[in-house]
Amino acid sequence: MQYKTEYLNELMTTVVKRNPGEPEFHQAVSEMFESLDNVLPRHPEFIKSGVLERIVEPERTIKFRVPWTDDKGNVHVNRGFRVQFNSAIGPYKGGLRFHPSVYEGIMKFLGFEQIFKNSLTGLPIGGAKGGSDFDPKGKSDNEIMNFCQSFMSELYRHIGADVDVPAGDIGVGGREIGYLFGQYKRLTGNFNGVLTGKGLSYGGSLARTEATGYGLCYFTSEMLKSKNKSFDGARVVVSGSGNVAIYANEKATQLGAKVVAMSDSNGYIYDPNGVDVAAVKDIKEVRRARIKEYLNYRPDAEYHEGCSGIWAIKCDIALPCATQNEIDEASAKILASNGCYAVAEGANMPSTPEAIEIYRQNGILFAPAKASNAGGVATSALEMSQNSMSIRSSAA
Ligand code: NDP
Ligand code: 2IT
Repeated sequence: MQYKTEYLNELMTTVVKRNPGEPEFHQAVSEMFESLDNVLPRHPEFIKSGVLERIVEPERTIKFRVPWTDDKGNVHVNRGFRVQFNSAIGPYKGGLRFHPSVYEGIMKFLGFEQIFKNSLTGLPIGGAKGGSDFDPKGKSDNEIMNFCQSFMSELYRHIGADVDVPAGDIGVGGREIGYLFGQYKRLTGNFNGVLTGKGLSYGGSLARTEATGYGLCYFTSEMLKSKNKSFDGARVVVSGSGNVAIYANEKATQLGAKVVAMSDSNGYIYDPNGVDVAAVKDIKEVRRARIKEYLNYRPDAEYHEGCSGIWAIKCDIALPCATQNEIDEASAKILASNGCYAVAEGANMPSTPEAIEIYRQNGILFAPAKASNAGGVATSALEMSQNSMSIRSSAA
């Protein structure tokens, strides 16, 4: 990427040099610089005071060892991270991701994007992200608990209700937040709003579970309205089948759309009658099984191995809700040639820069993640306020 503003070209070169081997972080910074290319010439004071040099450098990065024991007594050692990126407008805030692909570059791209997303909510929350290369798949509840307790045994000294408030992300949902909160409480003796996404009985906020997916659809509805379109009668493809994807499906369906496909990291299902969200909840939330099992609920549906094929299914609206860079240039071209007129991001950075260029060239409405998936963290900020005031969700 070449920017018109020479200062941005030089700074981007420095960012790449200072953060070697972290392409996702380079990508997130580069996208931000692109959006500033026309702004900086009008604001030389930003350059003079080094605002960008400061914002691309995390305030603090914590890396730690997470030893844990599996059910057979074998010892495993994972890596834990918390990137406290920016606290200019409030305590650090952002999710924890447990996935084998996690390394510092992924944590930094997510933490960097979180600064701007959180700021955009208008709420007083800084930006952070954390997690581990731990793979929760196939682990028993006991193993997940052992891991979460070990993870928190290090993290607890770096976080706090007014310092840094983690939440969920890939591989971290209500179960994990419960184990993490319990360990925090044991170690510090404090019952406070140090984590969000908690259960309703111990300080959680109503609808935090639904907030990201529902928020995505509310945002998309407003975007569609600007072109006299709506979800009503639209064919929708939702990638992923986790927290964000399930509630995006649920809300899009309530708004009159037909969601015809969903996926996980192994493959995707196609159900021309509309994906039954209750079945997906049973498979993913209750049984923690694979999306392939949807065929046991709806034998007429199809299952295909591999993730990217989902974008070849004809749709009006695409809601990528799985992971970063899941729509590349080739997939974006297929979406465009099939007549897709809107892409709204539930996942963080799911579209590559080349894919975004294809959306632009084809006049596809595009809702970037920093705006369209902010419903989750905004509800987390509500949970923080409720916890500070010691009020329960039903009273809010
Ligand atoms: P979940 O763990 O609940 O679900 C993730 C889903 O994406 C699963 O279906 C998973 O499949 C799939 N997936 C994960 N990694 C990959 C991969 N490398 N390739 C293909 N599929 C993959 O996570 P969430 O729903 O919470 O998060 C989904 C996205 O939304 C992430 O980008 C996250 O950062 C973003 N997000 C989440 C928010 C939240 O509140 N939870 C808020 C804002 C954004 P499998 O089960 O096979 O791993
Ligand atoms: O990417 C995100 O915004 C999240 N994973 C949610 C963060 C939060 O603090 O609720």
